[in-house]
Amino acid sequence: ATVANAATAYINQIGYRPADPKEFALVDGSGDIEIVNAAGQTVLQVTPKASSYWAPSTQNVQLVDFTALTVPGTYSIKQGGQVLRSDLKIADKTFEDVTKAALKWYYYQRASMELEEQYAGQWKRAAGHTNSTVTLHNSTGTSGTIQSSKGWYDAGDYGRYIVNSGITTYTLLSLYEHFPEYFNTLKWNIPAEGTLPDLLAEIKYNLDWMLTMQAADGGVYHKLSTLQFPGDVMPAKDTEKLYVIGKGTAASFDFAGVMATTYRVFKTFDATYAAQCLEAAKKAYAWGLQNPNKAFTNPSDVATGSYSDGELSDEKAFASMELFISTGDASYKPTIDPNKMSIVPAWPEMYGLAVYAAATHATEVGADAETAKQMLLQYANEFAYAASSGFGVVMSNEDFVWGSNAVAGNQGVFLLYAYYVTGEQKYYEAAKKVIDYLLGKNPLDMSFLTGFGTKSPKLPHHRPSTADKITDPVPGMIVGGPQPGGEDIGSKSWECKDYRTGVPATSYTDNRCSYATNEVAINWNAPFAYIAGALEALNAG
Ligand code: 9MR
Repeated sequence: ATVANAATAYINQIGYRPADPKEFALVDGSGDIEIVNAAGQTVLQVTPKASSYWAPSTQNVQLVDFTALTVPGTYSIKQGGQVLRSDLKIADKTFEDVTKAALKWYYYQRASMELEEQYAGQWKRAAGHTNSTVTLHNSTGTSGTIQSSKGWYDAGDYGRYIVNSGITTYTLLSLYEHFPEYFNTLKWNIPAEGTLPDLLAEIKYNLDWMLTMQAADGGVYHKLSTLQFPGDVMPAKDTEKLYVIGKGTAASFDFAGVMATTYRVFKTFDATYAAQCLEAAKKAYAWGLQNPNKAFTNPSDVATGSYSDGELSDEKAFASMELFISTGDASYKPTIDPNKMSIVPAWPEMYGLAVYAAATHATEVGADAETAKQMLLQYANEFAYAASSGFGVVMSNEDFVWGSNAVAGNQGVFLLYAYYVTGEQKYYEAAKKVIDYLLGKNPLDMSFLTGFGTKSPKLPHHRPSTADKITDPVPGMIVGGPQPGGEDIGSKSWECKDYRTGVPATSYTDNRCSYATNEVAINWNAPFAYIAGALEALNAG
């Protein structure tokens, strides 16, 4: 009797660019792989690579390189005469649609305005959080009200948090700054903002809100939210009182870095706005220097996202570097310390952004640019090596934290910087594999982007997607991804059952209850959008 082939092939479900390196992952396979076209002809036969053990899923994985196949089309993957799957695609501009969708999602997250059907389609909704007179919580050190509106909701909740807006807005600004030509023409049907390209129009919506969060003395408030998280309601139904909460060093430096970058990016479009942002950056930075240790923690009556961080020197380095590059004023210039960068950037880890900026601004930065470049390459070489086995990604057990998909994404952005400063193909390839992982080449066999791929999240922890009564979730959202912490298990409001598998890379549930694995967040979409956009822009005509 013949034993059925038990192999599973894990692919980038969106597809592969014709000229790119191409690879899928195979578990429990045996023998050669055949790739078969729509007419039933075998167009490529490949011997899978030797298997390697991938700790995060405790699987033995074989990588299958099919770079030789370059003809656009839809293909089947066969082994031992058996079809493993039939959704393998090669297509031009493969990542253009996902780039647009991931960026369009920021429009869906807009506070204070109605989402009209002509832009939002079936996800049209009423405006939320329209009362712009907001109360200063006593944690700000003052009282009264300020005017604050616009901005993006952070995640599945409706808070707006400066720290998380910082890394998010910066990542999107840098996407424009690196690829202005590509993004000057790419459009995804959002309301016009003068003559700004869509990417800058979207970013400006959040910058306008961030500007409202600066106090007269230059310091920046930490967040704008209700005191407790709302229930599963649409934005317009979350009518609890809004407060401006906290004021601190991280918010002020993050704000300063973002506004300094904004100056460079916006000055040719709107010199007045750019100048306003640079002034705001300088004032926030000066406040940060005067108040270097004001770490934020949630006051006892507040339960919304805390984004607390006790280590503030990296936020300062980020702000200094961006101010220095934008102004040329040497008094801002930080020294790049090769011992400092421990990991890729994340909302509490901003030092890497200063390193990126130094490495890519050699003319302005001088000798530190070389130090920064060597720091990048030291890690990027390890990353490129890690990407040659297992599921083809850098991710190791300790990378599976809350928002693991953003860890993967930021590793990809890191690798792209290594590619920019060296031009070496191996870094491009390793960055490219990150997008394969996020779009399906992973042990869950899942595209983590809502609305895209053969199998994608249907029940994200995202209040509008829960409350809107529409079957499909809002599209273009990257969910947080697998991680073994289980912080949401047994949660009172959502009664989350234990979904942990005992290994990090599959501890995930596509369930609304799971804010620790299936929520969405602006800082998780940004690295994905950056990589997808960069891969298209780098290859555009
Ligand atoms: O992304 C944040 C993650 O790094 C933290 O471990 C987690 C718990 O503090 O919070 C995450 O941020 C959440 C924020 O506090 C509120 N909005 C939803 C965010 C994503 O879950």
